[in-house]
Amino acid sequence: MRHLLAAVAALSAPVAVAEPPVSAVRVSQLGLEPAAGQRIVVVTRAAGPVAWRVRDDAGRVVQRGVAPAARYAVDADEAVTAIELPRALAPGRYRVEAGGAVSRPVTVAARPFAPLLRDAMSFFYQQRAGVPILARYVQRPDLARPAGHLGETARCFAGVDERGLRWPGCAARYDVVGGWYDAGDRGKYVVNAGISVWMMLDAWERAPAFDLLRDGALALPEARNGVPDVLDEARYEIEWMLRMQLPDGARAIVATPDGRAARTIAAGGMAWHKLGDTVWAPVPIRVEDDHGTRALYPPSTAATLNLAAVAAQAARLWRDIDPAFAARCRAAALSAFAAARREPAVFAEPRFTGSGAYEDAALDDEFFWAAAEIAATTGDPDALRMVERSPFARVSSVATPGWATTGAAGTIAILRHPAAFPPALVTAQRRALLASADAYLSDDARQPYRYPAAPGATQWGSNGDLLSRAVVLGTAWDLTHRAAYRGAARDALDYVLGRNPLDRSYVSGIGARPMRFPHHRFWGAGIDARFPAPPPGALSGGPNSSAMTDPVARTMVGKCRPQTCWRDDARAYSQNEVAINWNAALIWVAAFLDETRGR
Ligand SMILES: [Ca+2]
Ligand SMILES: [Ca+2]
Repeated sequence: MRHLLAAVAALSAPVAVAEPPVSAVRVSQLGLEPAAGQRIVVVTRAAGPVAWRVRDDAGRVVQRGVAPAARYAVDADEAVTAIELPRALAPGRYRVEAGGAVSRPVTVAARPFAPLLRDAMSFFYQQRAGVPILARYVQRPDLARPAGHLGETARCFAGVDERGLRWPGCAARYDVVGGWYDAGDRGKYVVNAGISVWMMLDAWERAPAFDLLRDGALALPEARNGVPDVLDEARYEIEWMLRMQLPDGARAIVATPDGRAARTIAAGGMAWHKLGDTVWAPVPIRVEDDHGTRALYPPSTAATLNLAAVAAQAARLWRDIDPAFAARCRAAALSAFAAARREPAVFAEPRFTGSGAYEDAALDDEFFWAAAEIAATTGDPDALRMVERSPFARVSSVATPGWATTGAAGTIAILRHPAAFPPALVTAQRRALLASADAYLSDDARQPYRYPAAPGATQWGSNGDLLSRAVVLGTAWDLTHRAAYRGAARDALDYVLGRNPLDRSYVSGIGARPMRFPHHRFWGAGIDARFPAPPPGALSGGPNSSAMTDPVARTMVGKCRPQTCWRDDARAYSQNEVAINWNAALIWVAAFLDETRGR
């Protein structure tokens, strides 16, 4: 993600496919659960309350009511009212009539989130580097492809960075094969890997008996190997993260804190920040044609702590499944944590081109998260002391989990393993998480479109951020079983799936008006019709009114409202890229909603 200069090849124009016109009735295009309280939004000019009806496939009115008068949605510049269905609809097909408008067909299914989860998990398989993507595991034959970066090894970056600092490189080559490509590019970043793997593992850890993530549930080479499939997929990335750890005794070159000079440090146990291209590759380009030079970039404390946190989490989850792997993860976590404490302020160097920066100047949250995962897994008193002394032990709320804001991951590790921590700490962490969940409930009530984010500018990856809020809300439900938390998590997903000002499902392949042209180097049909369309289940980054840096978004500056600053255009990388961290939030929320259905 975060392409500053993406070369765009305009070879042959994509085929324009007609899609249904925008409807005034906005509803999740995936469909609804058979449960009361589902929300449907209607754009209206009516001054007063709005009468509505739901008809079944035979035309019979099965529910009716009156929605409150419309509210002005400032971020979309339109007035909308929200219908809340008082009773559950039985599985079937319906249409909603309100304010003179009629919806497209609305499906109610017993488990609407199940196929979404399966497709959203397939995204990760299809992002795998180092192995061929086989037709028998993907949704369409044209999504199969040869292995990318097969047997990959790399040296550290040699050359001059964007601010003129010369990096001498290194003699050793490192085996860094595997892992997931991060996003529309083929970089691999330990920092973004960390939050993505954590979310995937947490989706399993919160409900290990859940049927849709168990062995044989997913379309994977590792189905029916005796290990839950979600853990197989996560392990593919964890194995790569372990390869990104520098061996004992290694030395590495990093920048001085002011970025002006290079210096050599003892870096054994640290993790390379990233592996990526040294210049931006064209969009699209098939893996078999993608021969750009790649390099390892200097180790960072943030990457090291991401490795420590995720490896500690993995050591816990694989303890009974694969003790040898668990032991390897545990050793990696402890050596990474020790290395991060030795070098607590080696920040990611943002001045390289060809790959994303993932720079983060605030690492107290990464230290807290890693210490919490290690303490939860090992009971190590030293890690526990680090948790207790962290400023994040005393927060009154949690930040939405993200690649640079990982405190909530530490909080959730503590709340899933309360016996490993002092009761007062657990109580405070619970209070902080519920305070954020309650703030999201307030946001949801204030939003005329009814979703848990406050009105205002939209950021890069706003859809992923919204679903990460739903992770906090879902965890609040786990702690309290309070229905409002689950309802607001569903609101977030409903928004992403079509209950929004653009009447757009931001998930490819889902719904009547799905995203079709993501910024992606293989799923490049939006630029060149010889490339495949995306598989179903990929989440667009979403509206972005604050960092409109790509050539498409730049034309929209000043001409869109925050919720409408989005274009289904493969060149719009600041609005329509896909990424592992966003899809990780999608799978967490889909798994949570399905697993808690009827509760
Ligand atoms: Ca399996
Ligand atoms: Ca941070």
